[in-house]
Amino acid sequence: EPAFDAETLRERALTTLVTARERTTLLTSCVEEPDLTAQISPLMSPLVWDLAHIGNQEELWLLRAVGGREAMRPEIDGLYDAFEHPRSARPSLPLLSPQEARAYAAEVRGRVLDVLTSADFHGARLTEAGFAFGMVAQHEQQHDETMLITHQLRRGPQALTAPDPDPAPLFSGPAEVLVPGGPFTMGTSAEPWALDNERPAHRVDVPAFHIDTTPVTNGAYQAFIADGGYDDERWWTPEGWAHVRRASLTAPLFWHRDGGQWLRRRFGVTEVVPPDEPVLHVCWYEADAYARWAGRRLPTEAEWEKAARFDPATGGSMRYPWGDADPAPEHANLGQRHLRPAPAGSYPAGASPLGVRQLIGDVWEWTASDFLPYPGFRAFPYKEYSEVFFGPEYKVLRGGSFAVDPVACRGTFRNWDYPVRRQIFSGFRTARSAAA
Ligand code: AVJ
Ligand code: FE
Repeated sequence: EPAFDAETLRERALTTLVTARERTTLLTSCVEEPDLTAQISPLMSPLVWDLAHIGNQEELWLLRAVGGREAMRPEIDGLYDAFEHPRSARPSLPLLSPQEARAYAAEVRGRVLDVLTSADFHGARLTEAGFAFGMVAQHEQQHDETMLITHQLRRGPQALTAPDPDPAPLFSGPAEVLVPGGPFTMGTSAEPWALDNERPAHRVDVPAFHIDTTPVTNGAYQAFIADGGYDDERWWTPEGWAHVRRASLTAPLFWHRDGGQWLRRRFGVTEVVPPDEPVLHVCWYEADAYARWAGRRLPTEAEWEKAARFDPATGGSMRYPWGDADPAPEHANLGQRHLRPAPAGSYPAGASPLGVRQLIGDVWEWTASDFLPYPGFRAFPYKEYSEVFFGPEYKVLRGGSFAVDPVACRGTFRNWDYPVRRQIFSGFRTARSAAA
């Protein structure tokens, strides 16, 4: 790990905070006020809640915890505590108006810039290597992705635009890659801004397995649908079958059938489902059923991470599939540069040494694994980031989507959600054990 001096850390903290705020501003200024305060979906907060929550978390960690400042508006803390009010109840709270929320977040940010100039980056664990600043920038970016999900759920005309990813020739490489068996270092103790659940680094033995070279495409998923996959109990776990019946699932979220073809609604625009793009907006049960239909299974979280980080030349683990360099546009589809995944097989420069593509960016990938702590886990700096979620009710997603900023995405990064969720930017790839 490179050792940064305080000036470099200050610069990095500032850049990531500014980048996050530019995105927050875009996401909260591209629609009119009623769309900021409305409950667009019971699964999501009103956008104006995310905005003030971003400011409130920044105040808690950077002004109060790091800066030792007094609370600016202690009376609003409860409103923006994610554990006090479920998302569906948030619209009826006496929330700050869009104008007040903007002013509050801007006021917090102004004072944070003060704290930043005086912060001691080599002091307590919270400020070491600028961790608290990195954590708060990641938090804002995570809520920016959440707000982008709310935008995708919103009915009505297009509010956001971005250029499409470059077209790519139909991927013609091998469909799967063999990852050799043996020990591998999972998680990290070195990455300065890694969150608590990614720590510590630990050795795991991962037997040889094959994994899809690219995420599963819409075209492949359509074959599962056309083969009656949603009506065939054989492919589903008992919980998955109960869910698919109860919720009447017949295709990914946002898809509908029109004559002979599948269409989907994407940020206010309806289009024919592109067959070469990674499938998006499927729940864990759908991913798992597809894999079984294909005679395969979802990769475990350890398999996914080994595919993404293992360097067969050294036996060590890298930060990203392409090596240790920070993500650049040629590596991965990240940061809302585009509003959709890139065609399967894109970004050859971002492939792993064994040739697995698009592990980072494009779509979050469901894994077979429950969200559990690594051996030696310690909650930091608060139990409510990860610890309260550990257990079998959440499944792990890896790799990040087109909506994830590079600061909140790495080979060790862990996301999690309920197996029924599919408003998130979720897809998957499949795996199989190598013959012993
Ligand atoms: C890591 C995406 C599951 O949004 O619930 C935001 C991130 N934690 N604020 C979430 C998070 C606190 C978290 N996920
Ligand atoms: Fe949050």
